[in-house]
Amino acid sequence: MANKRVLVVGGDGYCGWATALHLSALGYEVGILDNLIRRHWDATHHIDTLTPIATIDRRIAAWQRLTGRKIDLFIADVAEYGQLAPAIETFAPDSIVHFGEQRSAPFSMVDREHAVMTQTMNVTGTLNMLFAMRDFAPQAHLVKLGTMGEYGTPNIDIEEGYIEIQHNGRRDVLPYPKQPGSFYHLSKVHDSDNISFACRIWGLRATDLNQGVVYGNSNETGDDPELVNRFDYDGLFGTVLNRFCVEAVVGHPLSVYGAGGQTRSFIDLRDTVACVELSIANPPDPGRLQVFNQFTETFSVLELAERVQRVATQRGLTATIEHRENPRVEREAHYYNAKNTSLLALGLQPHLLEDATIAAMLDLAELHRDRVDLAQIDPNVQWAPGTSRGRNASSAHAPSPILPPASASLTPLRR
Ligand code: NAD
Ligand code: USQ
Repeated sequence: MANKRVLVVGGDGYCGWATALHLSALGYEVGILDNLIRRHWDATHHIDTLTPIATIDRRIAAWQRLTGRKIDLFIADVAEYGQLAPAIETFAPDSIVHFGEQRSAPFSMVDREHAVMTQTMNVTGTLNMLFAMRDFAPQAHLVKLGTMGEYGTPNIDIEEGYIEIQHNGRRDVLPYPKQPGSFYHLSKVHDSDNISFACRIWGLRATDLNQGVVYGNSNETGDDPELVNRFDYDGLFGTVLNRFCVEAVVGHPLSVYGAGGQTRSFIDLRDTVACVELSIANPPDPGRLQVFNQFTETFSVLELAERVQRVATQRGLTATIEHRENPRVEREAHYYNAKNTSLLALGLQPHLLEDATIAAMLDLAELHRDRVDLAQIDPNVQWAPGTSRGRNASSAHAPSPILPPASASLTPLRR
Protein backbone atom coordinates (compact mmCIF):
# COMPACT_ATOMS: atom_id res chain seq x y z
CA MET A 1 0.00 0.00 0.00
CA ALA A 2 1.36 3.44 -0.97
CA ASN A 3 1.35 6.27 1.57
CA LYS A 4 0.77 3.76 4.32
CA ARG A 5 1.85 5.71 7.43
CA VAL A 6 -0.84 8.24 8.31
CA LEU A 7 -0.81 10.66 11.22
CA VAL A 8 -4.33 11.75 12.18
CA VAL A 9 -4.09 15.08 13.97
CA GLY A 10 -7.20 15.65 16.10
CA GLY A 11 -7.73 11.88 16.13
CA ASP A 12 -9.66 11.97 19.43
CA GLY A 13 -12.39 14.15 17.87
CA TYR A 14 -15.57 13.30 15.96
CA CYS A 15 -14.15 13.17 12.41
CA GLY A 16 -10.62 12.22 13.49
CA TRP A 17 -11.55 9.18 15.59
CA ALA A 18 -13.75 7.78 12.81
CA THR A 19 -11.00 8.41 10.25
CA ALA A 20 -8.26 6.83 12.37
CA LEU A 21 -10.28 3.62 12.78
CA HIS A 22 -11.33 3.53 9.13
CA LEU A 23 -7.74 3.86 7.90
CA SER A 24 -6.47 1.38 10.48
CA ALA A 25 -9.13 -1.13 9.38
CA LEU A 26 -7.93 -0.71 5.78
CA GLY A 27 -4.38 -1.61 6.80
CA TYR A 28 -2.76 1.82 7.12
CA GLU A 29 -0.27 2.30 9.96
CA VAL A 30 -2.05 4.97 11.94
CA GLY A 31 -0.85 7.42 14.56
CA ILE A 32 -3.10 9.84 16.44
CA LEU A 33 -1.84 13.22 17.60
CA ASP A 34 -4.19 15.16 19.87
CA ASN A 35 -3.82 17.43 22.89
CA LEU A 36 -7.31 16.44 24.16
CA ILE A 37 -8.30 20.09 24.41
CA ARG A 38 -11.79 19.42 23.13
CA ARG A 39 -12.51 17.34 26.24
CA HIS A 40 -11.17 20.26 28.31
CA TRP A 41 -13.42 22.78 26.53
CA ASP A 42 -16.44 20.56 27.13
CA ALA A 43 -15.62 20.41 30.85
CA THR A 44 -14.93 24.13 31.24
CA HIS A 45 -18.05 25.13 29.32
CA HIS A 46 -20.27 22.64 31.20
CA ILE A 47 -21.25 20.70 28.08
CA ASP A 48 -20.93 17.05 27.21
CA THR A 49 -21.35 14.75 24.24
CA LEU A 50 -24.69 12.92 24.17
CA THR A 51 -22.82 9.63 23.92
CA PRO A 52 -20.49 8.49 26.71
CA ILE A 53 -17.02 8.35 25.14
CA ALA A 54 -14.10 6.40 26.56
CA THR A 55 -10.72 7.96 27.26
CA ILE A 56 -8.32 7.95 24.33
CA ASP A 57 -6.20 5.23 25.97
CA ARG A 58 -9.20 2.96 26.45
CA ARG A 59 -10.40 3.66 22.93
CA ILE A 60 -7.09 2.66 21.38
CA ALA A 61 -6.75 -0.39 23.66
CA ALA A 62 -10.27 -1.53 22.71
CA TRP A 63 -9.45 -1.19 19.00
CA GLN A 64 -6.31 -3.27 19.42
CA ARG A 65 -8.21 -5.90 21.44
CA LEU A 66 -10.95 -6.16 18.79
CA THR A 67 -8.85 -6.02 15.64
CA GLY A 68 -5.26 -6.72 16.65
CA ARG A 69 -4.31 -3.41 15.02
CA LYS A 70 -2.10 -0.95 16.85
CA ILE A 71 -2.53 2.84 16.81
CA ASP A 72 0.35 5.04 18.01
CA LEU A 73 -0.60 7.95 20.26
CA PHE A 74 1.07 11.34 20.61
CA ILE A 75 -0.44 13.67 23.21
CA ALA A 76 0.78 16.93 21.74
CA ASP A 77 -0.42 20.42 20.80
CA VAL A 78 0.03 21.30 17.12
CA ALA A 79 0.27 24.93 18.13
CA GLU A 80 3.41 24.13 20.21
CA TYR A 81 6.24 23.48 17.77
CA GLY A 82 8.34 21.82 20.47
CA GLN A 83 5.61 19.20 20.87
CA LEU A 84 4.69 18.80 17.20
CA ALA A 85 8.09 18.57 15.51
CA PRO A 86 9.42 15.55 17.48
CA ALA A 87 6.17 13.68 16.77
CA ILE A 88 6.50 14.29 13.02
CA GLU A 89 10.16 13.28 13.09
CA THR A 90 9.46 10.12 15.13
CA PHE A 91 6.38 8.92 13.31
CA ALA A 92 7.71 9.81 9.82
CA PRO A 93 4.27 9.96 8.16
CA ASP A 94 3.60 9.55 4.44
CA SER A 95 0.35 11.48 4.92
CA ILE A 96 -0.87 13.82 7.64
CA VAL A 97 -4.61 14.33 8.04
CA HIS A 98 -5.08 17.54 9.99
CA PHE A 99 -8.38 17.77 11.91
CA GLY A 100 -6.83 19.29 15.05
CA GLU A 101 -8.43 22.73 15.34
CA GLN A 102 -11.07 24.61 17.33
CA ARG A 103 -14.02 23.91 15.06
CA SER A 104 -17.04 25.71 16.46
CA ALA A 105 -18.31 28.94 14.90
CA PRO A 106 -20.30 29.96 18.02
CA PHE A 107 -17.28 29.25 20.27
CA SER A 108 -15.20 31.63 18.15
CA MET A 109 -17.86 34.35 18.50
CA VAL A 110 -18.24 34.29 22.31
CA ASP A 111 -15.93 37.24 22.93
CA ARG A 112 -12.52 38.65 22.04
CA GLU A 113 -10.65 35.93 23.95
CA HIS A 114 -12.43 33.08 22.17
CA ALA A 115 -11.91 34.71 18.76
CA VAL A 116 -8.22 35.34 19.41
CA MET A 117 -7.69 31.88 20.84
CA THR A 118 -9.45 30.20 17.89
CA GLN A 119 -7.45 32.05 15.27
CA THR A 120 -4.15 31.88 17.17
CA MET A 121 -4.42 28.18 17.84
CA ASN A 122 -5.73 27.18 14.41
CA VAL A 123 -3.44 29.36 12.32
CA THR A 124 -0.36 28.69 14.48
CA GLY A 125 -1.05 24.96 14.45
CA THR A 126 -1.23 24.76 10.67
CA LEU A 127 1.77 27.04 10.26
CA ASN A 128 3.76 24.84 12.66
CA MET A 129 2.67 21.80 10.69
CA LEU A 130 3.97 23.34 7.46
CA PHE A 131 7.37 24.09 9.04
CA ALA A 132 7.55 20.61 10.62
CA MET A 133 6.81 19.08 7.21
CA ARG A 134 9.43 21.25 5.51
CA ASP A 135 12.06 20.20 8.04
CA PHE A 136 11.15 16.59 8.85
CA ALA A 137 8.73 15.21 6.24
CA PRO A 138 9.04 17.18 2.99
CA GLN A 139 7.64 14.32 0.87
CA ALA A 140 4.56 13.85 3.05
CA HIS A 141 1.11 14.83 1.83
CA LEU A 142 -0.90 17.18 4.04
CA VAL A 143 -4.64 16.49 3.93
CA LYS A 144 -6.08 19.51 5.70
CA LEU A 145 -9.67 19.94 6.80
CA GLY A 146 -11.08 23.22 5.61
CA THR A 147 -14.76 24.07 5.44
CA MET A 148 -17.42 24.95 2.88
CA GLY A 149 -18.13 27.96 5.09
CA GLU A 150 -14.91 29.54 3.79
CA TYR A 151 -16.82 30.50 0.64
CA GLY A 152 -19.86 32.03 2.35
CA THR A 153 -22.97 32.40 0.25
CA PRO A 154 -22.00 34.28 -2.96
CA ASN A 155 -24.57 35.00 -5.64
CA ILE A 156 -22.62 32.90 -8.17
CA ASP A 157 -21.76 29.18 -8.34
CA ILE A 158 -19.10 28.01 -5.88
CA GLU A 159 -16.17 26.29 -7.59
CA GLU A 160 -13.68 23.90 -5.98
CA GLY A 161 -11.03 26.23 -4.60
CA TYR A 162 -10.18 28.12 -7.78
CA ILE A 163 -12.07 30.19 -10.35
CA GLU A 164 -11.17 31.30 -13.86
CA ILE A 165 -11.43 35.08 -14.12
CA GLN A 166 -11.28 37.35 -17.16
CA HIS A 167 -10.34 40.92 -16.34
CA ASN A 168 -9.52 43.76 -18.72
CA GLY A 169 -8.92 41.32 -21.53
CA ARG A 170 -6.65 38.98 -19.54
CA ARG A 171 -7.47 35.61 -17.99
CA ASP A 172 -6.17 33.67 -14.97
CA VAL A 173 -7.18 30.86 -12.62
CA LEU A 174 -7.17 32.33 -9.10
CA PRO A 175 -8.23 31.30 -5.60
CA TYR A 176 -12.01 31.51 -5.27
CA PRO A 177 -13.07 34.63 -3.28
CA LYS A 178 -13.88 33.89 0.37
CA GLN A 179 -16.61 35.46 2.53
CA PRO A 180 -16.67 33.37 5.72
CA GLY A 181 -19.33 33.80 8.38
CA SER A 182 -17.43 33.57 11.70
CA PHE A 183 -13.97 34.07 13.17
CA TYR A 184 -13.68 30.27 13.16
CA HIS A 185 -14.48 30.02 9.44
CA LEU A 186 -12.00 32.87 8.86
CA SER A 187 -9.26 30.85 10.58
CA LYS A 188 -9.67 28.22 7.85
CA VAL A 189 -9.28 30.89 5.14
CA HIS A 190 -6.01 32.01 6.72
CA ASP A 191 -4.89 28.35 6.86
CA SER A 192 -5.69 27.87 3.17
CA ASP A 193 -3.57 30.88 2.21
CA ASN A 194 -0.64 29.71 4.37
CA ILE A 195 -0.78 26.19 2.94
CA SER A 196 -0.93 27.49 -0.62
CA PHE A 197 2.10 29.72 0.00
CA ALA A 198 4.14 26.91 1.63
CA CYS A 199 3.40 24.59 -1.29
CA ARG A 200 4.57 27.26 -3.73
CA ILE A 201 7.81 28.17 -1.96
CA TRP A 202 8.89 24.84 -0.45
CA GLY A 203 7.41 22.38 -2.92
CA LEU A 204 5.18 20.76 -0.29
CA ARG A 205 2.06 18.93 -1.43
CA ALA A 206 -1.37 19.43 0.16
CA THR A 207 -5.07 18.81 -0.26
CA ASP A 208 -7.55 21.25 1.28
CA LEU A 209 -10.86 19.51 1.95
CA ASN A 210 -13.62 22.09 2.15
CA GLN A 211 -16.06 19.99 4.10
CA GLY A 212 -19.75 20.61 4.72
CA VAL A 213 -21.56 19.93 8.01
CA VAL A 214 -20.96 16.30 9.01
CA TYR A 215 -23.63 14.02 10.53
CA GLY A 216 -24.07 10.39 11.50
CA ASN A 217 -21.73 7.58 12.38
CA SER A 218 -19.05 5.59 10.61
CA ASN A 219 -19.02 1.80 10.48
CA GLU A 220 -16.05 1.12 12.77
CA THR A 221 -17.12 3.23 15.76
CA GLY A 222 -20.28 1.20 16.39
CA ASP A 223 -18.54 -2.09 17.20
CA ASP A 224 -17.94 -1.67 20.93
CA PRO A 225 -19.07 0.75 23.68
CA GLU A 226 -15.45 1.87 24.11
CA LEU A 227 -15.22 2.85 20.43
CA VAL A 228 -18.34 5.04 20.52
CA ASN A 229 -17.91 8.42 18.84
CA ARG A 230 -18.94 11.80 20.23
CA PHE A 231 -22.31 13.36 19.31
CA ASP A 232 -22.50 17.10 19.99
CA TYR A 233 -25.94 18.65 20.40
CA ASP A 234 -25.31 21.65 22.69
CA GLY A 235 -25.68 25.29 21.63
CA LEU A 236 -21.93 25.77 21.34
CA PHE A 237 -20.52 22.72 19.50
CA GLY A 238 -23.72 20.95 18.41
CA THR A 239 -24.34 20.89 14.67
CA VAL A 240 -27.75 21.49 13.24
CA LEU A 241 -28.96 17.98 12.36
CA ASN A 242 -27.71 16.50 15.66
CA ARG A 243 -29.50 19.29 17.49
CA PHE A 244 -32.81 18.75 15.65
CA CYS A 245 -32.69 15.00 16.43
CA VAL A 246 -32.05 15.51 20.13
CA GLU A 247 -34.67 18.27 20.29
CA ALA A 248 -37.25 15.96 18.66
CA VAL A 249 -36.57 13.22 21.20
CA VAL A 250 -36.83 15.43 24.30
CA GLY A 251 -39.89 17.34 23.05
CA HIS A 252 -38.03 20.63 22.53
CA PRO A 253 -39.16 22.60 19.44
CA LEU A 254 -36.73 22.17 16.53
CA SER A 255 -34.68 25.37 16.70
CA VAL A 256 -34.65 26.87 13.19
CA TYR A 257 -32.68 30.11 13.35
CA GLY A 258 -34.56 32.89 11.58
CA ALA A 259 -36.39 32.11 8.34
CA GLY A 260 -34.48 28.85 7.85
CA GLY A 261 -33.66 29.52 4.20
CA GLN A 262 -29.92 29.31 5.03
CA THR A 263 -28.62 26.60 2.73
CA ARG A 264 -25.55 24.59 3.70
CA SER A 265 -23.59 21.61 2.39
CA PHE A 266 -23.81 18.30 4.27
CA ILE A 267 -21.98 14.98 4.35
CA ASP A 268 -22.43 11.64 6.13
CA LEU A 269 -19.48 10.68 8.36
CA ARG A 270 -19.10 7.45 6.33
CA ASP A 271 -18.39 9.63 3.31
CA THR A 272 -16.01 11.87 5.28
CA VAL A 273 -13.74 8.91 6.02
CA ALA A 274 -14.03 7.68 2.42
CA CYS A 275 -13.11 11.14 1.09
CA VAL A 276 -10.02 11.26 3.31
CA GLU A 277 -9.04 7.80 2.09
CA LEU A 278 -9.47 8.93 -1.55
CA SER A 279 -7.44 12.08 -0.90
CA ILE A 280 -4.58 10.12 0.65
CA ALA A 281 -4.55 7.81 -2.36
CA ASN A 282 -4.47 10.74 -4.80
CA PRO A 283 -1.85 13.27 -3.69
CA PRO A 284 -1.06 16.26 -5.89
CA ASP A 285 2.39 16.82 -7.36
CA PRO A 286 4.94 18.57 -5.13
CA GLY A 287 4.40 22.33 -5.07
CA ARG A 288 0.64 22.09 -5.52
CA LEU A 289 -2.38 22.65 -3.28
CA GLN A 290 -5.42 20.79 -4.62
CA VAL A 291 -8.82 21.74 -3.27
CA PHE A 292 -11.82 19.41 -3.07
CA ASN A 293 -15.31 20.39 -1.91
CA GLN A 294 -16.21 17.58 0.47
CA PHE A 295 -19.99 17.35 0.68
CA THR A 296 -22.66 15.27 -1.00
CA GLU A 297 -25.88 17.30 -0.67
CA THR A 298 -27.21 20.72 0.20
CA PHE A 299 -30.26 21.50 2.34
CA SER A 300 -31.83 24.59 3.78
CA VAL A 301 -32.09 24.52 7.56
CA LEU A 302 -35.90 24.55 7.34
CA GLU A 303 -35.90 21.60 4.92
CA LEU A 304 -33.77 19.65 7.39
CA ALA A 305 -36.11 20.48 10.27
CA GLU A 306 -39.07 19.31 8.19
CA ARG A 307 -37.27 16.03 7.37
CA VAL A 308 -36.57 15.39 11.05
CA GLN A 309 -40.12 16.37 11.98
CA ARG A 310 -41.57 13.89 9.46
CA VAL A 311 -39.42 10.95 10.61
CA ALA A 312 -39.97 11.81 14.28
CA THR A 313 -43.76 12.03 13.77
CA GLN A 314 -43.79 8.57 12.15
CA ARG A 315 -42.27 7.28 15.39
CA GLY A 316 -44.98 8.88 17.52
CA LEU A 317 -42.85 11.81 18.68
CA THR A 318 -44.37 15.29 18.76
CA ALA A 319 -41.88 17.49 16.94
CA THR A 320 -42.77 21.13 16.42
CA ILE A 321 -40.65 23.65 14.52
CA GLU A 322 -39.87 27.02 16.06
CA HIS A 323 -38.37 29.91 14.10
CA ARG A 324 -36.11 31.47 16.73
CA GLU A 325 -34.43 34.79 16.60
CA ASN A 326 -31.21 34.11 14.69
CA PRO A 327 -28.19 34.52 17.01
CA ARG A 328 -25.92 34.65 13.94
CA VAL A 329 -25.48 37.28 11.27
CA GLU A 330 -26.08 35.34 8.06
CA ARG A 331 -28.30 35.47 4.98
CA GLU A 332 -31.53 33.56 5.56
CA ALA A 333 -32.50 33.43 1.86
CA HIS A 334 -29.85 33.25 -0.84
CA TYR A 335 -28.56 31.56 -3.98
CA TYR A 336 -26.44 28.47 -3.29
CA ASN A 337 -24.93 26.19 -5.91
CA ALA A 338 -21.62 24.58 -4.95
CA LYS A 339 -19.61 22.12 -7.07
CA ASN A 340 -18.48 18.79 -5.62
CA THR A 341 -17.38 16.78 -8.65
CA SER A 342 -13.71 16.07 -7.77
CA LEU A 343 -14.24 13.46 -5.06
CA LEU A 344 -17.07 11.85 -7.04
CA ALA A 345 -14.68 11.58 -10.00
CA LEU A 346 -12.16 9.85 -7.73
CA GLY A 347 -14.79 7.22 -6.88
CA LEU A 348 -16.78 8.48 -3.88
CA GLN A 349 -20.06 6.55 -3.55
CA PRO A 350 -22.21 8.95 -1.50
CA HIS A 351 -24.50 7.94 1.33
CA LEU A 352 -27.29 10.46 0.82
CA LEU A 353 -29.42 11.55 3.77
CA GLU A 354 -32.18 8.96 4.01
CA ASP A 355 -35.01 8.69 6.50
CA ALA A 356 -33.20 5.60 7.85
CA THR A 357 -30.16 7.77 8.73
CA ILE A 358 -32.34 10.27 10.56
CA ALA A 359 -34.10 7.33 12.29
CA ALA A 360 -30.71 5.96 13.41
CA MET A 361 -29.81 9.38 14.83
CA LEU A 362 -33.16 9.53 16.64
CA ASP A 363 -32.49 5.99 17.98
CA LEU A 364 -29.16 7.15 19.35
CA ALA A 365 -30.76 10.19 20.97
CA GLU A 366 -33.45 7.97 22.51
CA LEU A 367 -30.85 5.51 23.80
CA HIS A 368 -29.03 8.31 25.63
CA ARG A 369 -32.08 10.43 26.44
CA ASP A 370 -31.19 10.40 30.14
CA ARG A 371 -27.89 12.14 29.32
CA VAL A 372 -29.58 15.07 27.55
CA ASP A 373 -29.09 18.29 29.50
CA LEU A 374 -31.91 20.63 28.49
CA ALA A 375 -29.86 23.61 29.71
CA GLN A 376 -27.29 22.89 26.98
CA ILE A 377 -29.75 23.20 24.11
CA ASP A 378 -30.40 26.94 23.80
CA PRO A 379 -27.81 28.92 21.86
CA ASN A 380 -26.15 31.51 24.10
CA VAL A 381 -23.73 33.20 21.74
CA GLN A 382 -24.82 36.20 19.66
CA TRP A 383 -22.79 37.24 16.61
CA ALA A 384 -23.47 40.94 17.19
CA PRO A 385 -24.25 41.64 20.84
CA GLY A 386 -24.57 45.25 21.86
CA THR A 387 -24.70 46.62 18.30
CA SER A 388 -27.58 48.37 16.61
CA ARG A 389 -28.03 45.17 14.66
CA GLY A 390 -28.19 43.11 17.85
CA ARG A 391 -30.59 45.53 19.57
CA ASN A 392 -32.89 45.76 16.55
CA ALA A 393 -32.99 42.01 16.23
CA SER A 394 -33.85 41.39 19.86
CA SER A 395 -36.47 44.12 20.10
CA ALA A 396 -38.34 42.70 17.11
CA HIS A 397 -38.63 39.19 18.54
CA ALA A 398 -38.71 37.25 21.77
CA PRO A 399 -36.02 37.99 24.40
CA SER A 400 -32.57 37.10 23.12
CA PRO A 401 -30.67 34.16 24.60
CA ILE A 402 -28.54 34.91 27.64
CA LEU A 403 -25.15 36.28 26.71
CA PRO A 404 -22.04 35.23 28.58
CA PRO A 405 -20.80 37.88 31.01
CA ALA A 406 -17.87 39.90 29.68
CA SER A 407 -15.67 38.25 32.29
CA ALA A 408 -16.51 34.74 31.03
CA SER A 409 -13.16 34.57 29.26
CA LEU A 410 -12.26 31.05 28.15
CA THR A 411 -13.81 29.37 31.16
CA PRO A 412 -17.49 28.72 31.92
CA LEU A 413 -20.00 30.13 29.49
CA ARG A 414 -23.02 29.40 31.66
CA ARG A 415 -23.97 28.73 35.29
P1 NAD B 1 -13.76 17.88 17.22
O1 NAD B 1 -13.78 19.06 18.11
O2 NAD B 1 -14.68 16.75 17.52
O3 NAD B 1 -12.28 17.28 17.13
C1 NAD B 1 -11.14 18.09 17.00
C2 NAD B 1 -10.01 17.36 17.71
O4 NAD B 1 -8.83 18.12 17.53
C3 NAD B 1 -10.24 17.23 19.22
O5 NAD B 1 -9.99 15.92 19.64
C4 NAD B 1 -9.26 18.22 19.83
O6 NAD B 1 -8.80 17.84 21.10
C5 NAD B 1 -8.16 18.24 18.78
N1 NAD B 1 -7.41 19.51 18.76
C6 NAD B 1 -7.91 20.76 18.69
N2 NAD B 1 -6.91 21.66 18.74
C7 NAD B 1 -5.75 20.94 18.82
C8 NAD B 1 -4.38 21.30 18.91
N3 NAD B 1 -4.01 22.58 18.95
N4 NAD B 1 -3.45 20.32 18.98
C9 NAD B 1 -3.84 19.02 18.95
N5 NAD B 1 -5.12 18.61 18.89
C10 NAD B 1 -6.07 19.58 18.82
O7 NAD B 1 -14.02 18.41 15.73
P2 NAD B 1 -14.53 17.60 14.46
O8 NAD B 1 -15.99 17.82 14.34
O9 NAD B 1 -14.00 16.24 14.47
O10 NAD B 1 -13.83 18.44 13.30
C11 NAD B 1 -12.53 18.05 12.87
C12 NAD B 1 -12.06 18.99 11.78
O11 NAD B 1 -12.94 18.95 10.68
C13 NAD B 1 -11.96 20.45 12.22
O12 NAD B 1 -10.82 21.05 11.67
C14 NAD B 1 -13.20 21.07 11.62
O13 NAD B 1 -13.00 22.42 11.37
C15 NAD B 1 -13.38 20.26 10.36
N6 NAD B 1 -14.79 20.19 9.95
C16 NAD B 1 -15.73 19.63 10.78
C17 NAD B 1 -17.05 19.59 10.38
C18 NAD B 1 -18.14 19.01 11.25
O14 NAD B 1 -19.33 19.13 10.89
N7 NAD B 1 -17.82 18.36 12.37
C19 NAD B 1 -17.41 20.09 9.11
C20 NAD B 1 -16.42 20.66 8.30
C21 NAD B 1 -15.10 20.71 8.73
N1 USQ C 1 -28.71 26.41 12.77
C1 USQ C 1 -30.06 26.46 13.08
N2 USQ C 1 -30.46 25.94 14.25
C2 USQ C 1 -29.63 25.34 15.14
C3 USQ C 1 -28.25 25.29 14.82
C4 USQ C 1 -27.83 25.83 13.64
O1 USQ C 1 -30.86 26.98 12.30
O2 USQ C 1 -30.08 24.89 16.20
C5 USQ C 1 -28.24 26.94 11.48
C6 USQ C 1 -27.11 27.95 11.59
O3 USQ C 1 -27.60 29.26 11.77
C7 USQ C 1 -26.39 27.75 10.27
C8 USQ C 1 -26.62 26.28 9.94
O4 USQ C 1 -27.68 25.84 10.76
O5 USQ C 1 -26.98 28.51 9.26
C9 USQ C 1 -25.40 25.38 10.20
O6 USQ C 1 -25.00 25.53 11.56
P1 USQ C 1 -24.10 24.42 12.27
O7 USQ C 1 -23.88 24.84 13.67
O8 USQ C 1 -24.68 23.07 12.02
O9 USQ C 1 -22.76 24.48 11.39
P2 USQ C 1 -21.59 25.54 11.33
O10 USQ C 1 -21.66 26.55 12.39
O11 USQ C 1 -21.51 26.05 9.92
O12 USQ C 1 -20.31 24.64 11.64
C10 USQ C 1 -20.27 23.25 11.38
C11 USQ C 1 -19.04 22.71 12.10
C12 USQ C 1 -17.79 23.37 11.53
C13 USQ C 1 -17.76 23.18 10.02
C14 USQ C 1 -19.04 23.65 9.35
C15 USQ C 1 -19.12 23.24 7.90
O13 USQ C 1 -19.15 22.99 13.49
O14 USQ C 1 -16.64 22.79 12.11
O15 USQ C 1 -16.68 23.86 9.48
O16 USQ C 1 -20.17 23.01 10.00
S1 USQ C 1 -19.85 24.50 6.90
O17 USQ C 1 -21.14 24.86 7.47
O18 USQ C 1 -19.96 23.96 5.57
O19 USQ C 1 -18.94 25.64 6.95
